[in-house]
Amino acid sequence: MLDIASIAERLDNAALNATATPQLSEPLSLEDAYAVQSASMARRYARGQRRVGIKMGFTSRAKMAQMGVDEMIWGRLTDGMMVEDGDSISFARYVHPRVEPEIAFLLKDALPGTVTLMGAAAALAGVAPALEIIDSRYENFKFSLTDVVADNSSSSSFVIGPWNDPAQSLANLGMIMEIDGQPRQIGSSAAILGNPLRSLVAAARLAEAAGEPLQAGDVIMAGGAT
Ligand code: 0L1
Ligand code: MG
Repeated sequence: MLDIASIAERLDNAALNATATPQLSEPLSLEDAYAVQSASMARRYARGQRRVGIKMGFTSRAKMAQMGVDEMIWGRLTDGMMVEDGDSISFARYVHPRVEPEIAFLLKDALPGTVTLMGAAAALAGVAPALEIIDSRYENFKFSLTDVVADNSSSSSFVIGPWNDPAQSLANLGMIMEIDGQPRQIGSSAAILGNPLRSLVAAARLAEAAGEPLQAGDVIMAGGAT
């Protein structure tokens, strides 16, 4: 029988100790993988961390096609994963981190599972440039779809830039990620499903289906834009 708790403990320990773990050998369904994610995050909550929102992954058609899936994946964000804008981080905290330029949404209202693009836009308190630090806990950053879902969709840390008024068109915002002043990645918010609000609509649907509907004050990382 599948031991969800022990797989969750293995992944939680790998994240806690920043030590890579082999890919899962157990045959997980997608539902099992989300159960492992939930159990693994419950261990963080038991250590005092608080859920502050969710992250969306595989939000571009190209990435979905690459992974052979037709659905986005998601993971939970906690206050312990938040890094203040301008702060420093230690590589010792991560296994093999990578960074993705993203867009973050802040909700002023709860979002039910079925919501239109207009409804999602009306629930926003702010929109901000953001960075997601993904850090697969699997050796060599190699995983299957169910492996990565079990591993909180590789989410590790996130940084939110200044909040902006969401009453603007978000469908084609230019995005440049610089390292030491040098542009390294250039893209558009249109890479996120043509409009990052679509990712928010999907986040509302998936969060409600998991029994954890989006709440006022939640942060949603909309997915990679480059
Ligand atoms: O878009 C994402 O945040 C993808 C996360 C999972 C896949 C990966 O680790 O590359
Ligand atoms: Mg991401």
